[in-house]
Order: sequence, then structure tokens, then C-alpha cells
Amino acid sequence: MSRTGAEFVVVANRLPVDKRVHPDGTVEWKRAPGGLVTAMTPTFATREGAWVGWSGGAGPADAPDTVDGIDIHAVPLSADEIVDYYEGFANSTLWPLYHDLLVEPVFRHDWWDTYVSVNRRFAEAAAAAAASGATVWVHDYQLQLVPTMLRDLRPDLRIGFFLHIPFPSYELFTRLPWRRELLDGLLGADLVGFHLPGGAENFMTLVRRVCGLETSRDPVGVRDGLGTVRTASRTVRVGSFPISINAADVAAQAAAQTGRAAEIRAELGDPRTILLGVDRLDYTKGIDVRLGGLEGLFAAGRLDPAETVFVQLASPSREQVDSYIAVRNRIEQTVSHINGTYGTTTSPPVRYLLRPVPRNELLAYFMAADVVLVTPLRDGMNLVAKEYAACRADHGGALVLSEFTGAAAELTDAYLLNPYDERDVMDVIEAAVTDDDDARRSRMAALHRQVLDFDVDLWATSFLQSLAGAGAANEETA
Ligand code: GDG
Repeated sequence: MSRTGAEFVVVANRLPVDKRVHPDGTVEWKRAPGGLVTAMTPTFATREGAWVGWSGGAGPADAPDTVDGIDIHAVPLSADEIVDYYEGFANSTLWPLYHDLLVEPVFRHDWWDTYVSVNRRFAEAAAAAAASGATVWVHDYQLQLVPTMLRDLRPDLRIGFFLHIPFPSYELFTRLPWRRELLDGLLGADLVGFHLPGGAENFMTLVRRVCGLETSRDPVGVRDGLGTVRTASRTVRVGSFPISINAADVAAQAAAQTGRAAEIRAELGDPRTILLGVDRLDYTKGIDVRLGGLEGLFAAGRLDPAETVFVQLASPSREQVDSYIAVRNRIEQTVSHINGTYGTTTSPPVRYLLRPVPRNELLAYFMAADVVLVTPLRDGMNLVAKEYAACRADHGGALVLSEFTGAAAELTDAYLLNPYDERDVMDVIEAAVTDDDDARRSRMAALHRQVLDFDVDLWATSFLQSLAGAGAANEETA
């Protein structure tokens, strides 16, 4: 670990490392292949970098000192804190509230108290990790109090915050008994970033009405035209920075999977149409929406179950949280119902996997899929849609995309649908399957170009450039 601290610090709920215990008992730490680590790689390459986060387990901090040259600062959580901060306040209060109340959020003062104390621990760890005048980038809904806590400890830092999930309207947000405290927590940043201008504008409306602060009134642009909030001592910039993926790498890796893609098609019985869903098993992702649409199309004779295979790859997620147990049960019941009604013993139309698949295998599925179904009821961005578009340099396949994802604002050539409209869901899935080749190919060509032109490097560099400008302006007026 560096003695003087790091010039660039990422603060995120999770550390970017995976622990592997080999059969002989030796322990190896590997860099986790997440999107955030990939996005930060160029930034870490040029500066002394540190990452503050939780290892994912209960008890004392368990992590290596460095991974690939990044200083690792593990924040320990007790088993009770995991229940109250992570499963409770983050995933049973904030997550459902910020995703349009798809399930009823739970408001508990004891969970809030733990959220405050865990956020303080993250802020203290970040303060200890950062060099004088360093840039600190705090991520996501689990850590919304960190910017102000950190500013109080270390006024010398440039602090950015980015929210990976939607930011709700005044009407929804003000249900929170701790609405003022959460807004005050975010206002410690020099720059607060959201995927979409709408989230940025919701935030500015809230700080005007709840905190009584002055804000700019012009519409917020994308990566440009930042909004401003005047606090007593500083100006907080507010912007829209749609996250993306490392599209060129994804395209290159996918190109190497065409052989495996052909095998997958054969393993599935060489059906006329392969449809694919890839999601964390989460009620926001609308897995039930697409199953309902397929069942409707089978029932109406508009799609032939004998010629159609729908593969749903679902990664288990937040398995201790009641609403996740409930959605899993609902999905599994629907899959059985569709297979029992429209399948045969040898060819069920739905193939459902409840485990993560290796990255290359996932890319091979993207290459094999004729249609990918991305049908969330609400999603901050949705990287699966962008990954699929990046894979299809061959301009094959078709993307069905919910209007209620952040990605829909950019991927306008997808087959867009309203997931709340059963008839639209069926019509759009049918169109994606049956449209002529030219129409499908020209849409995919446009999608592929879009994700290659607007990749994750642009996301990270545009955010960090705006943060540098926002921080410098505040330092001048300090
Ligand atoms: C949050 C926001 C926002 C999925 N299954 C497997 C697998 N995955 C990978 C996908 C993709 C990632 O997980 C999921 O990213 P998403 O963006 O779709 O969704 P969230 O996890 O909800 O992410 C979201 C994102 O943050 C970034 O800001 O877009 O709106 O909710 O990369 O490919 N990867 C592998 N096996 C799997 O089975 N290897």
C-alpha cells in the first residue's frame, strides 16, 4: 500500500476481487470481471489507484493488499450489518423505491441507523486511502451518504458520485423518512452523475423543494450542459452520463465464439428461432413479462412452440430477500406451466438456467440468439442490451428492448416495447422474430455502430473530466 495515499480512489459497495480456494488449500485473489473494473482500468493505469469496498462476506476484512496494482481497502461488515444495511436498507428500501415501487419498500429506522454507520465506515476508509487533493469517485445507492461524510473528513478532495440505478421523482422520493438526509449526503460531491437527464432533473427538483436550494433551470444535456446546485459553500454540478461497455473488446471476444454458437444451436435441437434472456434474477428485469408474451404468442398460434426455443439465463441475486424469493417462485411456476402446456417431453420450448454462465459461454449464446429479449419494468441502463449489440458485428439477430430502460434512450433502433402493455409485448416480439432480413439487419447495424461509438471509456472520461472542472471551480471559490 502506498504511504502517501492514492491519487484516484473508487468507493463502491463491492471490491473488484474474487477469492478462489484451490484444492490444496491455497488462496488466490483474482480481479473480478465486472463492468466497473473494466471502466476504471485506463484511469488506474495512469495514476496511483485505490479501491474501497466490501468483500461480500461477513466478519473481519478479508482481501489482498493489492490486485493488479490497485490498492485494496476492504470495509468489513458484520452478519447483522449485511442484513440491515445491504439486504435491508439498500435492497428492500432504496432499490424498490428507486425502481417505481415494483414491490413495496420497507421503511425501518433501525435499518437506516445501520446504513448511516456503514456509510461512515466507507467514508473513513476512503479518507484514509486518498492522497492530498485526490479524486474520489463514489458509486451507487448503497453509499449516498459518503460524499458529505467524506467532505467533512477531507475537504481537500475532489468528490464525484454516480448513481447506477434510476433516480425517482419528487412524488416517490419524498416518501422516504430520510429524504433530506440522503439529499444532503449527495450534496457533498462536486459532481453528481446519473445515467439519464431525467434522473438529474429529478434530483434538482428535489434539492429545490426539499432542501430549499437554488438550482439552474435549463434542461440537463447528455455528457454536457451540466446543471448546478448552489449550497451554502459550494456549487454542485449535476449531469447525465449514460454508462456503456467495452464494445470493441466484447465484439472481438464474441467473434471467437461463432463455433460454440453453432454448437449451442445444434444442442438446442436446431430450432427455427432461438430467443434469449440474460439477467440477474430480479423483479425489475421483467422476466415474467417476456414469458407472458411468449405464452400469449403460443396460445394464439402466432409462434410455433415446436420451432421456437427461449433460453433464459438467470443469475441468482439477493437470495435472502423475500421479494427475490417470490419472483423466483413466480418465474419457475410460469416456466413449468409453459413447458407443460406447449412442450413435449423431449423439446420444452423454455430452457431455464439458474446459475451464472462463464463470460465466453454468454457471448456464444448472444451469437446464437436470433432475438434477445430485454424487457425490464424499470432499469437504470441495462448492459445486456449493449453487449448483445456489440457482439453482432455480423448484423445478425434482433434486440427487443423495453422503453423503461436507460438503454432505450440510445438504442432507438431496437424493437422497443412497453412492458406494461401485453398486446404490445406480443406484437413487438412477433415483429422481431418475423420481420424480413433486411429490416432486421439494418436495425442491428445501427445498434452495433451506436455501442461502438459510445463506449465505457467515453463514460468514464466524460465523468472524470466534468468532475475535474467542477472540483477546480469549487477550489477557486473556496
Ligand atoms: C446495475 C443497474 C446498469 C448477467 N448474467 C451473467 C452475466 N451477466 C452480466 C451481464 C451484464 C451484467 O451482468 C448485468 O448488468 P445490467 O446492466 O444488465 O444490470 P444490473 O446488474 O442490474 O446493473 C443497471 C448497471 O448497474 C451499470 O450501471 O446498467 O441498470 O441495475 O454485464 O452480461 N455475466 C456472466 N454470466 C452470467 O450468467 N459472465
